[in-house]
Amino acid sequence: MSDFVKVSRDGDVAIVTIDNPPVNALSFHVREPLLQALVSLRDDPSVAAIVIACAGRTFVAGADITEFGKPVQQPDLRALIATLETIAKPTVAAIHGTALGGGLELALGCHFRVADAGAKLGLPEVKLGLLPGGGGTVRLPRLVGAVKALRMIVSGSPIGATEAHAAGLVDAVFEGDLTAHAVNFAREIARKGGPYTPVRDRDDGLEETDLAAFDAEAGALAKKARGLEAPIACAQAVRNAVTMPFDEALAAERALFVRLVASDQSRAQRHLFFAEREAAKTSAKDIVKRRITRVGIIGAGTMGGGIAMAFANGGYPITLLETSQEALQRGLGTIEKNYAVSVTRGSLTEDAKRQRLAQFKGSTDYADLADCDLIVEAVFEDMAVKKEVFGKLDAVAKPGAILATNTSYLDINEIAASISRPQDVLGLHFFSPANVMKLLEIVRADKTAPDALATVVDMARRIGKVAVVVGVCHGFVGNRMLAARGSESEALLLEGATPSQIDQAFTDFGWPMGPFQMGDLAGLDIGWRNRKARGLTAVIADTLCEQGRFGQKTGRGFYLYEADARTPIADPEVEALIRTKAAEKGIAPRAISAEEIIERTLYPMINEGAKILEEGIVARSSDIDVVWVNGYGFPVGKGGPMFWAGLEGAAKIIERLEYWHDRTAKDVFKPAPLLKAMAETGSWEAGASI
Ligand code: 3H9
Repeated sequence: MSDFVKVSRDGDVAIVTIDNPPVNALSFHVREPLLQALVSLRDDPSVAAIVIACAGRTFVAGADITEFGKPVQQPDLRALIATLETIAKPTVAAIHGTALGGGLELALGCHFRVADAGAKLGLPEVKLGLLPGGGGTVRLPRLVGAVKALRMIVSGSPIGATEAHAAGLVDAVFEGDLTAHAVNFAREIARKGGPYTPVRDRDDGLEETDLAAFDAEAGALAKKARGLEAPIACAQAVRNAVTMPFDEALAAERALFVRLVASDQSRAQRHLFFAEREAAKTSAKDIVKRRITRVGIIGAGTMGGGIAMAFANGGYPITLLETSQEALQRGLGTIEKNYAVSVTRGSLTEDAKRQRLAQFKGSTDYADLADCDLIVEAVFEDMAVKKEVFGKLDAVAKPGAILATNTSYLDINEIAASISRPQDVLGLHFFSPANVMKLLEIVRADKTAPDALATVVDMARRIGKVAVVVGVCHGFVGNRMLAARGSESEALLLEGATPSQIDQAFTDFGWPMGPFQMGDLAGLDIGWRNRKARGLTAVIADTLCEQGRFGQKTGRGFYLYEADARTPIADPEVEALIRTKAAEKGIAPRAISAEEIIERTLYPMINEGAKILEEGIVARSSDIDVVWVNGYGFPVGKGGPMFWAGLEGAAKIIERLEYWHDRTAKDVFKPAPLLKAMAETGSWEAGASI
């Protein structure tokens, strides 16, 4: 017996309980006693059947991710499962919560699996840049078929107990006391008598695999991989399960796992896994949080409507405020339409849609916000307008209500100082569409009360957001670094690159789209308005806006949009405009390489990131990575800009920044002191917190 693995008896059924909080990961200190327990129960003639269950909130959520990259301590997971499969008496996994990764693989080593009705089962290793390395790619297809296994393993998304039952992954689904049900199930099976076939020897799911259909599906999935190795390896491993004998396929899976676990991509994705959890750890444990039972949203436009939906999806009742009945009805109409689309797509039931809509109360009167505990304004991005709104909130909001602005750029300290309760003011910077995008920058102003901050950090989790707490500065983390990238994108155009060439360099790097495609999608007028307010210019983008070319919404921007209004088509008119503007500035076009494009756009971003760290705008460099991966599409396989900078090496980045600074004298290339210090000490390791 150990603290982490306990054995108890219910008559002739043995119950092995794994107890390794918080998620029962299969750390070495679990594997070792688990193996010993299984061997002794295997050899104990008084035991007729074995149930493997877990204490706490979940079944095993996987291998212990913190052990990756370190020498493996035996027994490893594969040895554990191999031993499990030597047991002739029936073995039953009792799954509650989530059986993920190595957890599901352990369950696949049992003869049978029973699950609580609310349980979820999956192999999410791909999200860590890995493939299931404990036989999951070889055993799962034997139960659910190759195509379903392919979809589960390449997407990494878990399925519910009912679906798992229908697919043959789970043998029975129970409600109530799962361990008691599992014991009865095991006893009944034992009573009927064996032999019991281990999953490795079953091939019910593999019969009649249509390899051509499998390859077609795998090919389509590979296209979406965008340079990530893991999804391709996952598909290969599942295919091996169909075409190779079990042991050969298992060995091939192992070889792929060993390669992936050592790859930069997997290191990057594991870094992000912990970075996201770390970023949300700002709320001190002993702080009493405020209660949020109703949320007020001011503004029912695209942003306000999206924010309102995000809160409604998290279960909050909403008061949605607009300036007129007409605007309110328009906003509510859009929300209803968006939910209807979700119903059509099958991601929401008609019932759930009705329920969500019932959570909304519309109003045109500020007094109706008096019962809200959190009020988020999403009005026009203008300091005077925001201050007017906050003045009204100061008059009507209940004491202790948290007052949040969704500004992307404005000084929240100035907004807070304009009312009588600056301690209740903070920023909630959502990203559009706010009901879809995962990132939430939570902006802590100078006087924001710690309990207000802790409350919204918790709330962010409830509405499914990845939260990063940031300090006040122009553009906060994301948009501030974006500006450093943007000015160079335009300079590259003037020097001879085309929008397509720059965007191509970005997509080759792994971004879903390049800066010009992104600008066209978001609307070029937004940046134009912001530049005008600050007395800044961007000659090409400004000219396009003056011509009414705002991007996709007007059918023209840096590109043309025709048939489906979404596919960018290179526009010779824009290229001619760029050449004209360059000639006016006396710039002769030259050939520009993809390498230069990446260096001149991403290195200034990293430089800005280092300044953000120096100023204490974020607590750790990994927070910046979380912002960029979740809000701006920075490739997950590169771990975010700061992690990637570690891979590039601070010395190389400094050297190139200085090179461009000498040539252009631009501030964006002037190395930040922190970056210089890193280069000098050589201490910037990938993934290290600086
Ligand atoms: C694998 O299994 C490979 C095998 O195929 C082959 C091996 C040879 N390890 O997310 P939470 C920590 S790869 C270590 O906030 P929730 C987490 O860091 C693995 N630590 O809770 C956090 O720590 P802290 C495949 C882990 O309720 C705490 O637990 N499995 C692990 O929102 C709570 O986590 C996965 O990828 C782990 N495996 O969500 C599943 N998992 O409190 C990964 C969690 O110090 N895990 N921690 O910040 C999850 O998806 C979620 O944690 C889960 C719970 C859904 C389980």
